Amino acid sequence: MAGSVPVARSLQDIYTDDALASQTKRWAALVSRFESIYGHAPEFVARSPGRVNIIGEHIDYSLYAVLPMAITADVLLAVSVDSFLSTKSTYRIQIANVQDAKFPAHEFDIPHDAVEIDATVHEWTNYFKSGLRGALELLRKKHGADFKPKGMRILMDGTVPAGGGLSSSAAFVSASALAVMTANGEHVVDKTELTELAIVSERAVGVNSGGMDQSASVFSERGSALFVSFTPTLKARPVHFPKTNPELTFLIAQSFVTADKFVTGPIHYNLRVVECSLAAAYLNAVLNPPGTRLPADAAPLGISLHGFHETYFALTEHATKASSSKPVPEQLRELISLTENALTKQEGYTREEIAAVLNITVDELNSQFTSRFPVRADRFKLRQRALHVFSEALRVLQFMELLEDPAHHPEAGSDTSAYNAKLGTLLNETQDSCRDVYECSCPEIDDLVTIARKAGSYGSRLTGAGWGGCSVHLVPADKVAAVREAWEREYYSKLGLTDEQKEAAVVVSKPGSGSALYLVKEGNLS
Ligand code: NG1
Repeated sequence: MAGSVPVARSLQDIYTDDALASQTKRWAALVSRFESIYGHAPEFVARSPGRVNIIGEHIDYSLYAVLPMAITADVLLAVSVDSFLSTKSTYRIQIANVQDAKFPAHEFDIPHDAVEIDATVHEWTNYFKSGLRGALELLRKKHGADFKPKGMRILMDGTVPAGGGLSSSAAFVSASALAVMTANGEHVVDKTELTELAIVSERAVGVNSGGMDQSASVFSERGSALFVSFTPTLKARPVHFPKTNPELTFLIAQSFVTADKFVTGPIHYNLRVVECSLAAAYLNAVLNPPGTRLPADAAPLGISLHGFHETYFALTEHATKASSSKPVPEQLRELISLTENALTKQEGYTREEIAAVLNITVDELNSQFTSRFPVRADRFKLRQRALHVFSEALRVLQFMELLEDPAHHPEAGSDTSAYNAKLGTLLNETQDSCRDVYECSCPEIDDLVTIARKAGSYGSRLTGAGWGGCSVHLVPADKVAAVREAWEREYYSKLGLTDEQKEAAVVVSKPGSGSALYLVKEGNLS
């Protein structure tokens, strides 16, 4: 699926038929608003969607494969390029948002050689700047260190709810990097390069993010989910669901609990990244021969549970002179049982306890693991985090096997309820693990999940980082109405939602397409 970001010729290339009418109106409004703000038409629109994760939660930053899909909601950046906005040492970025009351317009004169981002301030344009910074690093690699960026005028329209678990930030950063590359004359933008730079860029905003969201945003293809693997290199390929009877529908339901990774990072997301990295180091210290070093990899803190996994089996297979490797599911089962025996402290491990096992000082531990982004914890739950990661990585493989191994496929035309239920059970197991072991659910998501299952969902779980945000549900088409009614009755009616919120609460999601560019000719969209 490598290749370059497509240049769309019509909105039909981007959206599914059911979304076309409303999107056409929205794009026209964006172009005309751009004209009224800046006095001329945009030259192009860079577009990147949000995503919903089907299965594989909180394992991308441990470098295990995941299965997300893009959704219709997206970030659009209408852009014009202006060299006159540049001086000898700076270039100017003017950026506005269609929701200008919430996201006020800004103007920056940025030095040619560095993009400052103050990650301590929660400011919407930081996401643009992080895409800018990443894109410029790539442009400098290609064109030399004295590359001079162009000035840009930008108007953004984002429809992915922020803090909703649908990855608004990755959509924004990916669209920004794509816009900057295009504005600076890159007519062909490589998808893998764009994704890799968006992953690294987003970490500049204060979150140790994995790579799932950016991959889903850039690589997705309409009509299919996306299998994303991170080792040995980033790869993404489309995955199709077999035909089922009853037909399967994905419903996305918001909890309306805002989970802001930036604000709660020290006790939630960033802490989990630290715990997983510490678990990798700890398991390496107690299960691999003394002195074994984990390979440096693309994980946020440079080592990962996947790196430990590979090192462990490479060393044991070498030691036993095994002629072939065990299948990965079997390896993961073995790792689960090894973890249960090696990491016995349910209450978690203190910094002192971990440092002693790693044979380093507490200061060294802090500088290696907790200095990039601050975390607040007295104990680190290494056992639970490693168990979730290995078991979730296994569930992704089991889900993929159900989807792709013809031996598991139901007979065409037959009732496939049993098959559907198997897919759903894996999603339910993910939710149980997220709630009880990884501790990233919340009571509101748990309620949505329980209500949906009672009303006929095969599988229901949180999607994205959790601690609020969205949930995803695998529902037979003939039960969609019943599930929606049950949520309305037992959950949404109690929240006092505005009409707009009611409208956005539940979305029937079809797999959408990934990033695209659209050239606007003389203010014309068609
Ligand atoms: P959200 O918060 O839903 O965008 C986050 C991470 C993902 C992944 C999931 C959990 C970012 C940008 N995204 O998703 O990489 O780790 O949590 O599976 O940090």
